[in-house]
Amino acid sequence: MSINSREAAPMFSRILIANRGEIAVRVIRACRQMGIASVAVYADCDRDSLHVSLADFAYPLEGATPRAAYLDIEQLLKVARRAGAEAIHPGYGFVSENPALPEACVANGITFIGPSADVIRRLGNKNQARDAMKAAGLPLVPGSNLTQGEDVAQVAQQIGYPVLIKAAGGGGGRGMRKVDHPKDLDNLFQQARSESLTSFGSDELFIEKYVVHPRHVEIQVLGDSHGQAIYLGERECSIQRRFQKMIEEAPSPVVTPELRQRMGQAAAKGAREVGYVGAGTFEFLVDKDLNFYFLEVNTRLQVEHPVTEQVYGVDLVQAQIEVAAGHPLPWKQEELKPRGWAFECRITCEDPYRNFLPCPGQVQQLRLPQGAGVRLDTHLYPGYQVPQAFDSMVAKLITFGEDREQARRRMLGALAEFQITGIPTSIPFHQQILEHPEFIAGNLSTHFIADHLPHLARCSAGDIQELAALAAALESLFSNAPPAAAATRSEAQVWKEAGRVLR
Ligand code: MV4
Repeated sequence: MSINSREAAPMFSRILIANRGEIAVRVIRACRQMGIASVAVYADCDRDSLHVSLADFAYPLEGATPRAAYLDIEQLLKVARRAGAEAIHPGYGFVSENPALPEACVANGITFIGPSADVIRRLGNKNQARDAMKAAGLPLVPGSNLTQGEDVAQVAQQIGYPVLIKAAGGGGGRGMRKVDHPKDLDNLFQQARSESLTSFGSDELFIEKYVVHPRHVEIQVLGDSHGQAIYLGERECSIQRRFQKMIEEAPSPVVTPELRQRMGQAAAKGAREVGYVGAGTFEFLVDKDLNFYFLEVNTRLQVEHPVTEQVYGVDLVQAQIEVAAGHPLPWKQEELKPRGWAFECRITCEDPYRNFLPCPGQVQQLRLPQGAGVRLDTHLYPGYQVPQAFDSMVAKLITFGEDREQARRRMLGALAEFQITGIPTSIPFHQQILEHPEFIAGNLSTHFIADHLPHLARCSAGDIQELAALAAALESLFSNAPPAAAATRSEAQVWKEAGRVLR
């Protein structure tokens, strides 16, 4: 029985969901179970999307592009006022970590379901997040902020190679550069700065010791507006392809109860120290000696939250709504005991046999997996036209078992049952991973695909575009045409960047 099945009086009567796809459907379901009316918003290409028909109310969004529509905070607040929504749930992605949204909510007397703008802004800057968590006593990767004009070469020498240069305003690996040798430092530092400026509008960087073959383990936290914060165990983001998580699981095969308590208490303390309200995720690296190091905080509900829900028997979206309404945490720490095991496969409309080329299109037929321990969070339906304007995830397949092997076998069974015609999917990729002996043995790391299935690590469509741009840059260096403004790279730099893409 879910331990937050206590009936909470509906604290909001109407919530606007500022998102689309499966997460919008997920939040609408939580609202319905809580007796709260749901307000959907949609770009024109989503007019036939499932969240629009499931919600109690639905309003169109205008935008120069479909993505711009969901990023338009002023328009979202205008719809919220018009719809009579007392709160906004941002889901993940889009404006979920933009501090301007909670600021606009406060200015309009509407509750933002998430942390305050100040907390989002502070934790969104990885240098400030590192400083805050260092002050809270969390272990950090040896490194340094690069905000005071430090001598990077000297700092790197002190840390010891290899080092990682990271963007303070970034996340998810964007703007990251691994430096193996001092001779490469200047060039890669400049590349990191340039990419950070382009991607995040800030060239603020930091540098860390590169943790070799780490495991990527994250702690789910929940804070309320009364100064309390708890943790709900860990998730291991077992399998990532170019920083894109493809399979997650809870608990982690390497985390012992003692390590779980230490990581969880550290994360909960960090959350309390910054006044964190709502659901959040503390990312850590765990090395081969089971030392853990704080990486960053994601100030939103994560895509992979269902594996935590299955293992702890909770509804995290309901909890988000309750704490946003000022209610105290729905659980005491000692009530939260992990039970069993859960996997999540992110099913994408990418073709694993064509470099994971995104292949949006129309879903013809669907055979959905069912049975004991199978959960499917999706917005797909027969005839649905998958738009090309958004990322390629079309479903999250979650399985639960008494132990890891039962959960794994249930996932394999569910993947075999899951039939989608009309678009290619990543299902064969997931099957290959789940049947790999090293995966079965729980021998995971962020390099799993590169180490064990390198043919699946091949470059993506995005890399192919980047290589084409580099080829053009190279061509412009040798053509008689006047050098284009962008041709600011030497031949050596172009080849080095191409090597990075192909690595
Ligand atoms: C690291 C790391 C190793 N050492 N930092 C990647 C995205 C962001 N969340 C932090 N990430 C990492 N930071 C240090 N000091 C390894 C990762 C990492 C990773 C690196 C390369 C390839 C895939 C990866 C997947 C997850 C984490």
